[in-house]
Amino acid sequence: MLSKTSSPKGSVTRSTSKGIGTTTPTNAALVFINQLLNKIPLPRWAIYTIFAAIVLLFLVCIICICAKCCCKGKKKKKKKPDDEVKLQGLNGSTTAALVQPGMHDGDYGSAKLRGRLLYSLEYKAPELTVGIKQASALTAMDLGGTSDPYVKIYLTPHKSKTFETKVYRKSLNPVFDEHFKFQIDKAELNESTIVMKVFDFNRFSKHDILGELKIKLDTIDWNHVIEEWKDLSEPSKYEDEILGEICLSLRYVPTSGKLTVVILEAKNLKSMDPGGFSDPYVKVHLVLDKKKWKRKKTCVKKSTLNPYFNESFTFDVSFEQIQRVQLVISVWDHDKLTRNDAIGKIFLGCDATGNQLRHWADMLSNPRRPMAQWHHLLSNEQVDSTLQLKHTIRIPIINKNI
Ligand SMILES: [Ca+2]
Ligand SMILES: [Ca+2]
Repeated sequence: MLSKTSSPKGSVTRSTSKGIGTTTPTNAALVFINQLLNKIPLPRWAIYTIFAAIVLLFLVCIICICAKCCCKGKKKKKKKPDDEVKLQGLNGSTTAALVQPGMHDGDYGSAKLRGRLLYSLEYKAPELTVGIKQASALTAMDLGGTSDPYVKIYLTPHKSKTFETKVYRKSLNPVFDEHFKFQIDKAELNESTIVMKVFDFNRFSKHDILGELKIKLDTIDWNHVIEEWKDLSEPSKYEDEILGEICLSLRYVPTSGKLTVVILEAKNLKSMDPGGFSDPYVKVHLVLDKKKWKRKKTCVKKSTLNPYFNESFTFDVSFEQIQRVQLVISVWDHDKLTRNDAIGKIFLGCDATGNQLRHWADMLSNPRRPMAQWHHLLSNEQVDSTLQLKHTIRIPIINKNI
């Protein structure tokens, strides 16, 4: 079955009839590809070019996908070195804990660094002087990686005059060095919080908030001038709003265990409806051991921001319970067709602070006598977060059925 063919050089090559059957799979594939290429009505060079182009396109796609994945990881990492450089360049007067970002890594977690502010506080009755010295490592909000920062300063909860610094163009480390004076007596000072908000100025659009600082003034030792760097925190959304005030009377009779709450009136409430009015009503909740216990509400007063209620609610609260109870007063705007809107809230009780705690203490120290007082409403979020915070500290398991 062997046949002989002569090669040009006269050497003998062998092929067998079994030849095809014994060829390797690679040879078979080559033969198949050759046959396939012969069937395509294109010259070989054109086929090879098209094939090369397809392979190249495929490779480019893979490279692009890889590059995108890598960049995502890098971007997250990139921010830290930048922040480190800026923070380390701060004024030497700050403490190591404030300057070295490494020490804060654990604290921040995924929280964004918003930069920091150097401020000063000085009180010489009846004048509070607030110095806005400089800011550092602020967030870039504009194209080109800069911002146009300025600072707004005011006192809460008694709404004060709002001061503003000059705008510093294209800077993330502005030196303001400006001072502002508030006329305020000592009692009010101790109930107040100074708010410093850093904004990015924009000529043609809404100004962006970069961060804020809130300093409670009741804990400050006024024998010294305070001057310190502090990290800016994420701004809360509701602080700028004036939500209104509410006047209520409290009376407690220990012998009969009766707590009487009279919702007298409210004024300057925030308007929630088109036309500049609200339809206010007041909910009165009693919270015992951080659980909702009893609730009552007033009737709705239509289209007013200064409603007069004069509605009285009496609760049975034993002398033992009065130490642990919290009275939550919330003002709502009634809406016929949509969900009612919350306007503002306060809570009174032994865990309250400032004005609310004072009112509660006055009630306890004057049994059987009704004590009336005005209160500034706070945002629901603010009050809820305070109440919730205590939930987690004191009672890890909350009974949701109550
Ligand atoms: Ca800007
Ligand atoms: Ca309404």
